Amino acid sequence: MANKFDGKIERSVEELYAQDPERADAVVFGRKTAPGKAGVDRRGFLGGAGLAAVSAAVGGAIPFAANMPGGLIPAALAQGAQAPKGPQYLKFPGKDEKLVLLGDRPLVAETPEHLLDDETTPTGRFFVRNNGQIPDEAKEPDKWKFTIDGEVNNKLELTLGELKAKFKPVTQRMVLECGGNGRSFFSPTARGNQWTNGGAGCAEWTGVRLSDVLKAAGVKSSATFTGHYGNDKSLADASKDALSRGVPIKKAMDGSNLIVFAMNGQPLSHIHGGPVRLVIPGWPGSVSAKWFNRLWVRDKYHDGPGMGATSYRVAIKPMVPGDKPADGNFRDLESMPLRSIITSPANGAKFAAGTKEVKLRGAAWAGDLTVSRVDVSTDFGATWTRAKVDRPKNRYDWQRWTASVALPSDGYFEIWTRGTNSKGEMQPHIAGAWNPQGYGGNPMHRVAVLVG
Ligand SMILES: Nc1nc2c(c(=O)[nH]1)N[C@H]1C(S)=C(S)[C@@H](COP(=O)(O)O)O[C@H]1N2
Ligand SMILES: [Mo]
Repeated sequence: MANKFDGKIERSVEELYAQDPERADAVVFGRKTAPGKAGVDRRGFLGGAGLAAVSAAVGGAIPFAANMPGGLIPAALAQGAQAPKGPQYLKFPGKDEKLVLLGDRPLVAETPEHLLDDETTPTGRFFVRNNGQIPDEAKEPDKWKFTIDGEVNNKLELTLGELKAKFKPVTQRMVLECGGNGRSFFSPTARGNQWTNGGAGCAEWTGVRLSDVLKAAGVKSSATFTGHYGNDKSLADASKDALSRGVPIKKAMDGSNLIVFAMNGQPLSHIHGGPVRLVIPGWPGSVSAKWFNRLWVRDKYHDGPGMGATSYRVAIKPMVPGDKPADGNFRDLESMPLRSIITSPANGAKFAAGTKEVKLRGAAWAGDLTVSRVDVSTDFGATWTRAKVDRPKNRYDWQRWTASVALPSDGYFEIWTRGTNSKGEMQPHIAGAWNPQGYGGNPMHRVAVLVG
C-alpha cells in the first residue's frame, strides 16, 4: 500500500517518517522547491495520494486532514515509537517494566507519558537518571554523613540520624525533572539522552528544609553560590566526581528545597540517591544531588563537573539550529519550562467504532511558576477546549487536569495539549531556542487515537 504511493517512494511512509521526516513531509504534502531557488518552498496540501498514504500509514481516515499543518509528523509515526529496534525497556528491581531505557552506561530510563497517570508518581514508575557509576549501597543509613562547609560560620557535619533528630521533618509533593526533558523534540538532534516528556515525575518527598540546615550553619554574607556533591564517581575516571552542580545562594535558601530521606512514604531507595539526596524543585534535576555528602557554600560561581560551557545551559542570543556554540553565549538554565502532558489515553490508543467522546487526563507544571490553564485540541489546533486544572497541593507540585472532547466521526485523531503558565506564556508548537545540548524543549504534547 503505502510503499507504492506515487510510484517513486523507495520506502513506506512509516519508514520514511522514521528515517527522514523532512523528506516524508515533502513527499506527503507535495512540497516543491522552486526551480533555481534552492530552499524556497511552495507548501502543498494534504490531499489525493498524500492523504491516502498518510491515512493508510496511521490506520484510518483523517477527518481533520484539512487542518494538518505541513511539517507535522503524525503523532502515530513520530520518532521514538518508530525507533529502529523499537523501545528498549529498563530491567531493574522494583521498577515498572515499561520504563524506557535511554542508556545503560550511565543508567538512564524515562517514564512514558501514559505511565505518569497517577496523582503521585509511584516510585516504581519514577524516571532514573545517573551521570556516572552507581555507588555501593549504604549498609547503615542513619550513619550516612554529610558536610555543610565553605562560607558558613559553623561548619556542620551531620549523620542522617542527627539530621532527623535535630530538624523538623516536612513532606511535600514536588516535581523532579531532568534538565534535558523534551530533548528529543529538537531538530536537528541535540546531544544527550533523547528524552520525550518522561524525564520527570512528581513524588511525595520527606526531609528537612535545606534552609533550616543552612541557617544552623550560619551562611556568611560572602556566600554567593552552592556546590552540591554526591559520592558517585565518573565512569571515565573513578578519581573524579560524576557530577557537582549548584545554585545561587538565594535559590538555595528557598524554603521548598529539602534534604530528603523518604520518597512516597518509604526510605529513599538507593537508585534515587538513598539514603540522602537533595531535592531542589523547579530547576534542572541535576542540582538535586543524590547520595548527598557535601554542600559547599561558595563565594563565587561553582565550577564542578556539569557547570559551565554548554552543560545545563541555554543560548543567550538565539543561535542557528545545529551551529557551533559561540563562547560566552550561554547562561545556566534555571527555572524549567512550562510543560503539559496527556497521561490518558496513551499514544496509539484505539476506541470502538462510534465512540463520540473521549475523556482525557493529564498533568502540567512550569518550573518556578504555576500553570494557569491547559487547553486541548482534537483538530490539529484549529479549535481548543479548556481543561479543568487542579490546584497544586503545595508549591512545586504538578497540576493534574481533566477534559472531555467530542469526536465527530470514526477515524484518526490527534489530541494536543497546550499549557499556559502564570506569566501568560504558552507551550510552542515545536521545540524552539535550539541549543547544543537541547535544554528547554517543551512543545505541545500530542497523542494519536484511532476510532473504529
Ligand atoms: N550524585 C548524583 N546526583 C544526581 C545525578 C547524578 O548523576 N549523581 N543526576 C542528577 C540528574 S541529571 C537528575 S535529572 C536527577 C535524577 O534523579 P532520579 O534518578 O532520582 O530520578 O538526579 C540528579 N542528581
Ligand atoms: Mo538530569
